[in-house]
Amino acid sequence: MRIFSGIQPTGAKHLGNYSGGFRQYAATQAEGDAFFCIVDLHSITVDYDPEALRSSTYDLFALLLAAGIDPERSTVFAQSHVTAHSEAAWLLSAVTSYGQLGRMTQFKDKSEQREFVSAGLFTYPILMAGDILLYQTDLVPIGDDQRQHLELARDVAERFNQRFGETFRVPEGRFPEIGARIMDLQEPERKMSTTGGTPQGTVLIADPPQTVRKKIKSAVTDSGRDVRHDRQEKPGVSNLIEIMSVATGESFADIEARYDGAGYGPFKSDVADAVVALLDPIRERYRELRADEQALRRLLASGAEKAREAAAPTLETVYERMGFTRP
Ligand code: ATP
Ligand code: LTN
Repeated sequence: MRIFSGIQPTGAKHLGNYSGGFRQYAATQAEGDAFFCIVDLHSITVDYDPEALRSSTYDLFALLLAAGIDPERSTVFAQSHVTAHSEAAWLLSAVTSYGQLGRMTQFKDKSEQREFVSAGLFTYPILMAGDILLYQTDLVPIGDDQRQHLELARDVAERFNQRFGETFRVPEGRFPEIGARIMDLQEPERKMSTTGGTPQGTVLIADPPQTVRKKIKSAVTDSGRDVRHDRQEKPGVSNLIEIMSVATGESFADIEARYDGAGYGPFKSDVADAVVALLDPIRERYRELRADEQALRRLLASGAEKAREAAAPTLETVYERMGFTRP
């Protein structure tokens, strides 16, 4: 089975990315032939700093390895190292609906937040569709916010197959049962996010333990004492229960039962401990791996080579089916 996912090398990665992303990547890599792509081409769709992009590409690569992705077993690479991704994005734009792109909630949200809206922000989902389809992917592990983009990728595959003949496998998404959408600790109606969240409400994987504790202890809850998972009535408390469940693997019911009547103080303090215990070893491994940039560079180069080989046959078929002459 082919597995593919992408993650942007922008901003500091947070607990939401761990829960919806990293954690799932490490778990799914055992199920098949996995490709994890650092989608640097996607990060130029909003304002960015070229120097920061370079270092955050290595940052993210080290973090993926620290979170348990094994570069021997899986292919980890940078999107810009494999030119097939840019080519696919252009070719697939012929079978992508302009109207559907305009309905993407991520585009609507992100374009509202800024004065300059790049064309790339609009066409972003075509590049993502190409990422996935080039590898004949069966399974895409992602968080809840990427559902609509995956649906578009499936539509693109089906439209291409109908118009030009069976070429692409139509991929399925895999969303974690728990923690597919971790919310901001200060504004639990919004997802935890580096671009749209609050700094105090966003737990970074790189945060030192005392910062993690402070952020979790000051998480917004309601005025009750009842530790109960109810997203409507108790968004803040529910979010903390999910975070604890992600960190420890316990069920909601077990967590609720343990804090029954105990109030929020001890509960928050234990959530903080659980998150520190989860992130500490990842942060430590990250620090070690990030220190050797030469080694990271070599590993990325060998990932790119494997990815190029895997993507080439599908790209070639696309050119042929679409009627291009080949050199
Ligand atoms: P951000 O909103 O912080 O900029 P992003 O979703 O735009 O993040 P990535 O860092 O590429 O960009 O996301 C990597 C993975 O993390 C994706 O699969 C995404 O679905 C998942 N993810 C992002 N935020 C959350 C969240 N709050 N809860 C669960 N999963 C999340
Ligand atoms: N759009 C995604 C990142 C992404 C991706 C992909 C995820 C780009 N290409 C292919 C899965 C498969 C995001 O913003 N998180």
